[in-house]
Amino acid sequence: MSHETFPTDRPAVVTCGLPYANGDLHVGHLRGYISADVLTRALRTVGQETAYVCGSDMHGTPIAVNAAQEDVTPAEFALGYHEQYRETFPRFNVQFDQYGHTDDETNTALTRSIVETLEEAGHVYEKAIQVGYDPDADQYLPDRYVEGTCPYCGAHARGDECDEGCGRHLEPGEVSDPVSVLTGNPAEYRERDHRFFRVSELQEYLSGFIDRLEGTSNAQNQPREWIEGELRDWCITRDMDWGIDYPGEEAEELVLYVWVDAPMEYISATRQHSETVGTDSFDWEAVWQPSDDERSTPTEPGGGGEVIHVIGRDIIQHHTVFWPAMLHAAGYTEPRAVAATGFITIDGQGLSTSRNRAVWAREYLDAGFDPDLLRFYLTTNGGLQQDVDFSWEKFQARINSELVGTVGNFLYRSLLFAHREYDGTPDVEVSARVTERIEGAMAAFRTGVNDYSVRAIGTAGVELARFGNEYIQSEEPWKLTEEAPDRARQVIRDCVQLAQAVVVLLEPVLPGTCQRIWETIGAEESELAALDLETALAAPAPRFDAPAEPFEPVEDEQVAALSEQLAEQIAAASEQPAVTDATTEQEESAPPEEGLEPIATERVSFEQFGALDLRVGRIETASPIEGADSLLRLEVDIGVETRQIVAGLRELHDAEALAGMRVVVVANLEPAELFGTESDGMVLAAGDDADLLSTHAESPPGTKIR
Ligand code: B3M
Ligand code: ZN
Repeated sequence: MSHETFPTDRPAVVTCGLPYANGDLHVGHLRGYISADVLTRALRTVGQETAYVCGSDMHGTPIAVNAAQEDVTPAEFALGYHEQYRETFPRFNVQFDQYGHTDDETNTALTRSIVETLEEAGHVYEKAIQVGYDPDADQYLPDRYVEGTCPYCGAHARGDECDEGCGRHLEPGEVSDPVSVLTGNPAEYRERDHRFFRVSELQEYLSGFIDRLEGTSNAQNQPREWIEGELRDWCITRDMDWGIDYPGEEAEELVLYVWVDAPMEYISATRQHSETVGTDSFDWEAVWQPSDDERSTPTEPGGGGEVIHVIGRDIIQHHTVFWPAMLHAAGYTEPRAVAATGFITIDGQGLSTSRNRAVWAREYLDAGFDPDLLRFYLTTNGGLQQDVDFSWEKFQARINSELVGTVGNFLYRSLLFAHREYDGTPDVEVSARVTERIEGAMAAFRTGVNDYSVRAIGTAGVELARFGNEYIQSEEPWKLTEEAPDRARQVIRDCVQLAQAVVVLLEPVLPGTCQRIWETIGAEESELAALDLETALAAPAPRFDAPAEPFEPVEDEQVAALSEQLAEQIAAASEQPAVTDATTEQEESAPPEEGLEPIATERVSFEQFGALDLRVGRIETASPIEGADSLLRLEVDIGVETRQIVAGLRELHDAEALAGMRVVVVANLEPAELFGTESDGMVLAAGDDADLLSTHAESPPGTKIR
């Protein structure tokens, strides 16, 4: 089943992953909310009825832990952040139709009713499991209260997620060697009755779902492995006070797992939006739980509106396995798309709130920058799936060249010229060539929307402004007003149309700026955001005032000050004992031995290191490659398969002696071709003598190295 192109005649709901009400917002958060806001605005521009909803995620272990540390109730703690988020988002022109939170009555009632539906339909069972318990703290250790070793990949892992290794969601009791986060003591295991959702029975449904799913390719490809592998049931309860009580279990301190009630907020917030505007304006049930005759696909449960989730790439599994499984089993509409964003790095290194390597929302606002500049930077710098690096220097370079130099320059010079020479729009028709160019940009915009590509959406307008600049530059209308006044009128008429089109196309990314320009040149007085894509070709106002400069350039001094502030805050955080790593300090202060390369100054994150798949391999054969004096073609058994690897060992090793040797292989290196021979991996060796790395015990081929 493929989906209809946007706009469809069903309502759409765009959501963004709910922020945990657990800390200040930074650019890493903002990327998601801004991207989803851009997508929402662009959907509306192409004529799709769309609501954008979100809310604060109030539950979960970290909030309970942090509230206890601050000696306040979790509700007080979380509501404080909730209020902060609610007032911060609009300051970045992120306009939710509804911004709720997961602990309110609507979400509590809805979550419980859906869980009851799942129970009644036989999707939930009770099972006794071993749960971590800290005898000193006298409390159970759900999720992040416990740490240990991932049973799948052996990495150090939190109780709920293998966050440093394979990224899997972990079930209660799964980590080995559990240690209590509260006291640092080894945790005990105690038997407790918990509720499980039979995800395993929904394998066939989920396989079909993932085939239908739109969005980013990572959101479709990653879960396939989980769905087609061993799909396990999901524990949906926790031994905690803070959370939504399991229906009928109020006394037992058994609450629903945060990942049950959090996505329900997508539905609850839509419902609250409907209640605010009236169901005639927006009908939440038509989206989430349509009656049979409203369903677009009667054979599939749901089939209501177009549900689009924008999320971080670390929560793909929740949105493509557990969430659609619950929706399906309870008879709600499945997501049409899951668009998963990459992360933000800061100056090339992973954003880290504990190391204060972050640019905080508050800092950006305090610096006095227009929110549209950050919106532009975060959404058009890379594709949605890619990581985007933020530094104040890069921010400045891109804003000054693209926004100030291309978009601002075109809008300002052409509109100012039109105002001065013609008091507004010259009274001639737009040329066919320019109309065609605008139509091309509109088509690119539509494609961007249908591809969930906020970058393509933004680029359509920037490229049109670039064309406008080239056009005005090559035609030089300022030279034509005397000698060829008709030609000058035509060029400026075209430029005014181009300017109007640029403003319409860029509104999703730059809503504040474009609205301001629209107030100068728009023929209609309405909000630009309410107008459709065709407005790009509508007649501009015959008369208009002088425009203001759309953007202010980012100044060198400001960038220098902000970069320094960022460096200082990172340095200050690293001086605090909690995040000081003694081994790191020793390594950094040890003088390098003579002749050795200095240690690379740039640190890699655990995540970056974890991305390398290193394995024990056994060399099966080693043979020369014709024409390549230094290379050997190796066949290396890496457990799951035998790889052909080309290595520069021929002059340094006796080929025959290599067979049988255990080596270390980079198994997920991209394949390369050397002297016409494919090399699929790399064998690690030290120094100029290619001293091959090996292991000292009998680790079999395929063993993971970490
Ligand atoms: N509160 C935040 C995260 O894991 C989490 C998202 C919930 S979305 C339903 O990114
Ligand atoms: Zn793992």
